[in-house]
Amino acid sequence: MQPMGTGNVNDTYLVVFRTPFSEERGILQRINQRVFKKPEWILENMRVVTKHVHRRLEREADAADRIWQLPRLIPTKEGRSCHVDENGEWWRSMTVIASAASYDRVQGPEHAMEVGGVLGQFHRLVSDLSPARLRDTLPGFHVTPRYLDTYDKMLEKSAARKRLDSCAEAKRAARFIGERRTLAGVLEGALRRGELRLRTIHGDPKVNNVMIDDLTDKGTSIVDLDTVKPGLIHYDFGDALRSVCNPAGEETQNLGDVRFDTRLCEAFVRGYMPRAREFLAAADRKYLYDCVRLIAFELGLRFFQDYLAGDVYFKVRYPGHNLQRARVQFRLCESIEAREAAIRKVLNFG
Ligand code: GN1
Ligand code: MG
Repeated sequence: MQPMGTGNVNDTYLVVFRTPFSEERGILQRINQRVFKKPEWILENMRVVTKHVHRRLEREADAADRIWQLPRLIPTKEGRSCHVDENGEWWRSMTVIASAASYDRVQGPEHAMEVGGVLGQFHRLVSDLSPARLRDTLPGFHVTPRYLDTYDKMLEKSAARKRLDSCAEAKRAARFIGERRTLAGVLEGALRRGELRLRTIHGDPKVNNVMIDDLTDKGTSIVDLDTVKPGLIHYDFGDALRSVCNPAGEETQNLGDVRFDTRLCEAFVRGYMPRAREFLAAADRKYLYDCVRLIAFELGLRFFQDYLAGDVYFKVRYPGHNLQRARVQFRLCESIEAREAAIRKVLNFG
């Protein structure tokens, strides 16, 4: 068993079951119960969504341009979907998408297009899965005004204020947020007015959650189904683009390398749109630019809030890690704002 991936929340391991003549691999994960208060609900959502997708994939297999995949749960020996150990920790295992890899940073336009294609395919496959069939495993997830409230409350705590006041970069981040408060409600407002509606979403379609076939370089699967739940597909669209179009990656130390690359955005759209046409309405299109800007802002806010809280949500590898991550997202957000006209043009295409 060996640690795997760069997840910020759960602990993930690759397990190998050897027999004298072969081996089988699986993914084993410990669910972070600080984040996922009801682990049984994530498992339930995962069962519902994978069953639905696998059934559709089977139906469409003959006409498909490749073998699309989606991991499924591997039951325990007793037939349960997880194992709760003596410390109350929840463990579950899943199938591996083998002969494929994921990358923490985009490798180029072809890769960006494949990520777009995989997300478009996922959205298409779940577009007829009513979100009412899914549990809300993370209430408030991607509801930006709620993150802003949490941040405001955090600032009332003296430990957080101290962290803020003792560092020029943190003060700059707080100013950045202060100047963009009105942005926070853009998607939730559209949802309230009935312009946008809840659908089944992935919740975390960043670049390293998309598997690329080693042999063909084509996207084959989206992984990390923990955050599958009812939401706006705009959260997914924005999250994928803020991740794919920043060639420096979200973990970079070099702020100067961070930018939103419109060429990569165009490639992503070329992959996404042909699959999205059947479910994307005119009102959805209206908010595509806003969601890209919003999710970069939101993720920066979430990292920064966690920095002020003392790193209680996202795993960190060094002091100030969450502040650095926030700075990357804010820099990206600025770059998105500076390229607004070009991005809107690319997003209107297709
Ligand atoms: C977290 O744990 P991981 O890496 O799959 C987070 C996402 C963020 C992401 C940023 C449940 O995902 O929302 O976009 O970090 N997941 C949760 O890398 O908060
Ligand atoms: Mg995740």
